Amino acid sequence: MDQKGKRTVVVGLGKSGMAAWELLRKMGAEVCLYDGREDLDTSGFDVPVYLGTIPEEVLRKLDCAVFSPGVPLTIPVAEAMRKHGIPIIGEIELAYLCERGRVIGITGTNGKTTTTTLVGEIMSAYNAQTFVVGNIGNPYTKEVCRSSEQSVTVAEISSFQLETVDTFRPAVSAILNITPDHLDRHGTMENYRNAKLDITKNQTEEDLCVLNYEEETLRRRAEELPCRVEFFSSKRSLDKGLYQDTAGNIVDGVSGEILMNMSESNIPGDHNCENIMAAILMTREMGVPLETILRTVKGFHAVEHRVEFVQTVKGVDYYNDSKGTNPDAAIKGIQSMSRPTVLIGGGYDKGGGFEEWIRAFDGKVKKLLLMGQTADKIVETAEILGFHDYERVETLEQAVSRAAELAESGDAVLLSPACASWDMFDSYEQRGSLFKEYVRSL
Ligand code: UMA
Repeated sequence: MDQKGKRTVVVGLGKSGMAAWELLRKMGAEVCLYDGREDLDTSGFDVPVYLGTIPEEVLRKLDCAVFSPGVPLTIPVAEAMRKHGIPIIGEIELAYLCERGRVIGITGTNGKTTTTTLVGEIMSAYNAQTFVVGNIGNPYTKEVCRSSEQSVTVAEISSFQLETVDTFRPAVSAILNITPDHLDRHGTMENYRNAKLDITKNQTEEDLCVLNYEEETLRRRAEELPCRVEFFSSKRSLDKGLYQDTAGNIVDGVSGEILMNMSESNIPGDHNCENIMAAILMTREMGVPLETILRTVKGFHAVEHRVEFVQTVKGVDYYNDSKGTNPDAAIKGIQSMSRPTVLIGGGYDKGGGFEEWIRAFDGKVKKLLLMGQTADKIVETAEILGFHDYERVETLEQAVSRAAELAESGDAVLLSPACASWDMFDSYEQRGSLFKEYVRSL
């Protein structure tokens, strides 16, 4: 798409919006900016900035709108744009229009960041021109100008970002899993699942999509997809793709060859085995030699904020799982604890339920400290399920000092909120970093 001279509004002035603006500027577009936050400081901008609303006379003249992922397509400004017939694309789509190399797109409810980081490391070991972008925190529009015919872009793509892609076509995609999340934005599981499946919508027989065999809906819909499909499973043997056997070996379904054993990896658990298998399938498809893939997998360590060990204080191990932003992710957090645990949870309400999370406590949680918007909802569910060992706290700092009082030597303290952070923090990264700061000052 030629953006030169096009009157384009960037919607949302966070990380993605700022990077999109910079790219549009390079593309020669005539840019203005919009944000819903009316108290935003606009003094540093040298283009028109509209807050809260966009005047009708400006809207009428617009050629295009570029949306940040966090801005829903249901806001009044989006409705007004549709009325005026203004095309809306997302920040990912804008970047993709400038892409010159090959793209790997990774989505799923959980494991995206770990898998994207791992795929990024494997690809970099093989091809120095590798970029890791997207929901992981590095806007695609920031990097795309550096792409070339030889480069590979590894993109973590959220369901929000998939709502506004149009021509985005990864050579290799993966949908790692789909469990309830972001229902406040997508409305139903069906919509959420369809948004995820849209990662394949422009793929063809030349392209590959890697899917989790244990996700029944994905398995059922695999045949409808326009691309080739390879499966992985951590639970049963497959005659194609990759699977984990009962001894923890990762086995090639076609040849029966054992590629590695999970004991050789630094990231334990079936969920990580799935992330590893997806990464192997994707990078193998990109032509990386198996030896390079396996060497990188074996040297790989956990990513920040994902069951990240912080420190031992008075015999108590502290873990930061701030990235446990939905119940399913937080279930994996609690499952990876092997000691009695003081759990810190609660946060922004995305509209889902907490039954399965509380059921997964499995006698391990000696106290649940609750904060944020969802605290009442979690208490209600806990009471129904007969779990009474909870306490409310007002702040994360209070949660850490109360956890330190309650935990005894040999216990663990885990921040794994099962909720997004947006009611009290800017991001899960900020929540996790503050947690680590409070722990270190104990
Ligand atoms: N805004 C509006 N109207 C709204 C909502 C927001 O104007 O209705 C404005 C806000 O006032 C703010 C801006 O939009 O100024 C924020 O935009 P954004 O929410 O898209 O945030 P960015 O900083 O651009 O970060 C986004 C992703 N955030 C979301 O999807 C919510 C980041 O993912 C991503 O790392 C970044 O782009 C990279 O380009 C974070 C995330 O939480 C990690 N993702 C969700 C998840 O992983 O579960 C999907």
